[in-house]
Amino acid sequence: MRILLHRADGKTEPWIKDFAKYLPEAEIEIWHAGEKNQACDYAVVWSPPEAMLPELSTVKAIFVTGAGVDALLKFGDALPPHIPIIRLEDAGMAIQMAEYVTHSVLRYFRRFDEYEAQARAGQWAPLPQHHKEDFAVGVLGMGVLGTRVLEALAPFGFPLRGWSRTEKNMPGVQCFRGADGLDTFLRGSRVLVCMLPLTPDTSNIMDRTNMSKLPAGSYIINVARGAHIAEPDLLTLIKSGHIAAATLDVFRNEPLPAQHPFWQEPRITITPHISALTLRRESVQQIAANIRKTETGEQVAGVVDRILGY
Ligand code: NDP
Ligand code: OXD
Repeated sequence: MRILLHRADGKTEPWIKDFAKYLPEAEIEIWHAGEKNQACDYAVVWSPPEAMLPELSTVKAIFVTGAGVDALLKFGDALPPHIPIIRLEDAGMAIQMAEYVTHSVLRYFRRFDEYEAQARAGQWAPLPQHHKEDFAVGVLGMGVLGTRVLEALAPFGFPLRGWSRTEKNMPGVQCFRGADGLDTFLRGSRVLVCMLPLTPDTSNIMDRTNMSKLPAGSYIINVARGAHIAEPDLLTLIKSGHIAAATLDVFRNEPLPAQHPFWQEPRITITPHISALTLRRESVQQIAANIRKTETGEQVAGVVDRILGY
């Protein structure tokens, strides 16, 4: 069996070693622009260049080394719809998301962001505490990662809310669904955490209209995709005080350009798309197991619905 591998960072050796360990029967072919590649059975990619489309169109399945597949689905039908796209499910990312979001929620709840600013200014000034009953955390997206985040937040006693496309039932979490449930979900969420896939339905979901529905003094945490937020609207609402602060891990343009106004806004905390890193060994293990299942005709988890876009 032959696997076509594309790594934008060019660091292919460790991946080849891990595939040799977990799928020794596979030969790895590295994709290079402008070179003739041998026909391959599977492709392993994250954000492939358009020039790779001819090779991607002839494999049995495409494995994505991430949870989100927007970087692949943007090609539309140029990627033949019959070729399954299989994403990572957790593979060590869920615990990282739980750490990142829990840290951010507690930072705002205990006002550490404000104490950090005070300390920089040499100020000793205890602030009034926030109350948990006024600090409901609403998670947009109750999938593999969103569910793990809600589980991690549960022991702290915040009112928890989740929003998804289909109906959910999670103990201790007030669940909302669909466009009809969004309004009520937003109006009661003091902290809004975005863990949605980027699809035509979710693009710009955090625009001025929706963010204005959050209670005054709310917080935004975006660990999904930059295009979920209308960036100028967020700035306007932060400047007006309606949004107290935001922690953003993802941006429309990455790396975030040096002249972007977010860098100048002290109430925005920026991290460079690290909330949940792809762990190579766990990813190769999951992909290897899924390739074996595909070879024997077994069902695999993580197959993307091309119509829904996730
Ligand atoms: P899943 O597919 O498991 O979960 C997606 C969730 O979003 C589901 O609950 C789904 O609802 C919900 N959803 C999708 N569309 C809609 C809609 N139109 N309305 C309401 N709910 C909707 O994805 P993961 O949890 O694995 O990953 C989520 C995203 O996190 C990824 O797509 C990726 O963009 C991002 N990510 C970011 C990383 C980072 O480092 N910043 C790392 C990893 C992932 P339902 O359950 O009803 O289908
Ligand atoms: C992912 C990501 O989707 O790293 O896995 O953003």
